[in-house]
Amino acid sequence: MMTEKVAALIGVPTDVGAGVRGASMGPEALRVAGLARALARQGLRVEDTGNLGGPFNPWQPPLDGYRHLPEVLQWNRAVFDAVTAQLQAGRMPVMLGGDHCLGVGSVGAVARHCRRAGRPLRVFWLDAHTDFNTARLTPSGNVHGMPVACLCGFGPDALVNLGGAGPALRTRDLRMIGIRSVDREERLFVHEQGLDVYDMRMIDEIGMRAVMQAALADLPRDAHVHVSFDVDFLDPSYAPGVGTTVQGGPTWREAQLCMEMLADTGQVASLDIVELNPALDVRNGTAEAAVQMVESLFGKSTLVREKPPTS
Ligand code: B3U
Ligand code: MN
Ligand code: MN
Repeated sequence: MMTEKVAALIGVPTDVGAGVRGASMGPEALRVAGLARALARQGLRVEDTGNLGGPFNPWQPPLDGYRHLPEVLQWNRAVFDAVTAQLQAGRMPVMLGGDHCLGVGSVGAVARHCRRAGRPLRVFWLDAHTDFNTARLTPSGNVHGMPVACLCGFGPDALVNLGGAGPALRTRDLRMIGIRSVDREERLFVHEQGLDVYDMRMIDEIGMRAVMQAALADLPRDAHVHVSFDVDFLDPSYAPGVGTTVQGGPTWREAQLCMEMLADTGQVASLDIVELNPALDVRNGTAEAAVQMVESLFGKSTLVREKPPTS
């Protein structure tokens, strides 16, 4: 008998890593937009575990290159523990952010879990930004611009070693899609470290289908796929409710195709939905757009299609 897959929703109501306040209201906006119902329509059993707790946003300037580092660390410890617990219980963790600094705890927990199980990991970072800043490179000090660097070993010890000694991720386990804003010095570092970045120019030139084929080309059949979906990935015409909109993002159809091709792998096993900022949204439309994208990520399709080989 097929065991039912359980999605565990984990609310992370924080904006301590962001430069604009409001992402702390994201979890509730995603619930109101019907995230649980959308996942249930795609055959998942959904358990909403409620929201994690953590420190308030002290709204301080950066200190030694980081804003709110102690608070960021405290939130990420809670995220790491909650994600680890759900993975150990055999459930699929779905983070309702919250700003993208939570990716350190979330992807960190997934990476350690995969390593223990001897399972390969592939992380798809859907974002307008590469989030590869360090204290030295950052123009803002906001840690939501740094989670990828921290995961790859470039960041404060406490975040880099959150779940054990050494970096959680190897750059080769990462694919970045939709990128269109990289800071001047961050750009050199991205190049130096050889990140696999599929930027908007590439999407313009060869199309989303070919981009996703390339990004998925060497995906091991047994890999755990983690999707870190920064809602600013979407073009701001569909997603104005984020703190750092960048013009020229994927169209609705391109974004949906990206999600559909990830769904076709049948391997999506954990997800972050981050940076939704209801304070900047219009009638919760960005939350609803995000929910529609996530429904595609878990298999929504217009016509009956052949099932992907593993499901
Ligand atoms: N790269 C800029 C802006 C930014 C990164 N991620 C978001 N914004 N959401 C920074 O501050 O590091
Ligand atoms: Mn972003
Ligand atoms: Mn991001």
